[in-house]
Amino acid sequence: MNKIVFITGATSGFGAACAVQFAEAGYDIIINGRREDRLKHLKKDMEQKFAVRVLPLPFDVRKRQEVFKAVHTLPDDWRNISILINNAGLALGRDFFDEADIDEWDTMLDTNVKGLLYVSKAVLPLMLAQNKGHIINLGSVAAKEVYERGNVYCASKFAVDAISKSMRIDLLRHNIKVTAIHPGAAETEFSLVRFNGDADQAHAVYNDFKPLTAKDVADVIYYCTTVPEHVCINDLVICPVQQADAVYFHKK
Ligand code: NDP
Ligand code: 8X3
Repeated sequence: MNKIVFITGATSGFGAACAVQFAEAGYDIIINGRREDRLKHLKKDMEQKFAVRVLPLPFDVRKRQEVFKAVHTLPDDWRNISILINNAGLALGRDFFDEADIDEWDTMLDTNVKGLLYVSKAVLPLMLAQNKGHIINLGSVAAKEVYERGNVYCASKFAVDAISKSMRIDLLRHNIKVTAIHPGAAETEFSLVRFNGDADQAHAVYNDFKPLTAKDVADVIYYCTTVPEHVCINDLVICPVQQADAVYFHKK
């Protein structure tokens, strides 16, 4: 039996790149996201290329009942999950605090914070039953510093950082590794979503410097799962070479 990795937000960006990376390494993959057509396409593509099984598990991480139902009804041969990658997430808007949209704040907090908590709580019993597991949470450089007009997106990622730290402490006694990955600017669909589908505005974010690719981030995530059993990479920040942190860039 191959090991099993469960990836939320696998329809795009880091999640999709992780799916390919782990399939290449011989993992069976549970792929989640809301866009079912993309999940189906990814399954077909990966099963053709790699000798692995792929299980699409469409649900919205914000919907607590949906999350628990999907995990509780996993077939028996999909329950021995070794790795959970809590990747589903988004930013909406780039507005001053006083001008920002409260509905967008709700969506970010519901997805990035509560969604991550629901999925973790649903999947954890399957790891506890094995007395081992590895949870990887996608934070951000925005989890380490706040930047102008980043307000609630940054707050949601600060929460991911805090949750990762407390999960690590509380799950020590169960032999569960917890790794938080904090990428800087990576060109995925992230900015397209942030700017509500405005491709020009999204593209402009990456002008004058070379951003990370989804594969750069997937490589690092995969690496964190390859260290010896007694080793855990707790916290890892990965940036383009032209980005120092959430604020400082050297653009040409
Ligand atoms: P993408 O927009 O390319 O991918 C986001 C993924 O999240 C999609 O697969 C989307 O799937 C999924 N998703 C969003 N909302 C939900 C939901 N409610 N339920 C289930 N899935 C959902 O962005 P990235 O790959 O760049 O981002 C992945 C993670 O990395 C996010 O947490 C983001 O905050 C973080 N990050 C991104 C950085 C960047 O510069 N790109 C830098 C640092 C961190 P679907 O729409 O099909 O549901
Ligand atoms: C995504 C990176 O700098 O847009 O988390 O916050 S940033």
